[in-house]
Amino acid sequence: MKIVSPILKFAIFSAAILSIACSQQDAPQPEAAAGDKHVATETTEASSPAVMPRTASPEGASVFFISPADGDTVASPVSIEFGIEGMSVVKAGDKQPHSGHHHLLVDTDLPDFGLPIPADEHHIHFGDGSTSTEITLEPGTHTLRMLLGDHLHIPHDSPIMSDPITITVK
Ligand SMILES: [Cu+2]
Repeated sequence: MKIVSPILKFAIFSAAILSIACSQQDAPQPEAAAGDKHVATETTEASSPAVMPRTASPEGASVFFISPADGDTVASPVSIEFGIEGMSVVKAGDKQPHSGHHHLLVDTDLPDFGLPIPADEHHIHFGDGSTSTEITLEPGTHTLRMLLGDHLHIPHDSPIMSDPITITVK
């Protein structure tokens, strides 16, 4: 009995440490969890909307406007061509590695990278995998930006996005 008691105390102490460690891991830590994308991707359904798992993007991947160019004056409807490097374009729902589909942000700031990209007149999805479009814009200046989304329309980690461009519509 004199031997069992200290061992038991140690066991209880260890269990307490473990449970503290576990509860810390369960806490939402989007920044810390970002490095462990493979594990995070498995828990898509159970995640709270505030911390959606993000798909990793390869280093050096980029999207960019082939046309129009920053500062261009164009007629509406505006023809837009999307360029991409280091990743492939697939349809929404297609979960291939290093892939995604284009989104065009029109006259709006960047959305929350932890959530699916909104779908409205300021956030246009190209879930069919298309790499060009024509959009109707009112005369005046407009700011356009591209943002790639994964199979669930969530920006990658790191996000793949273009610089914003400003165009003038006649
Ligand atoms: Cu989308």
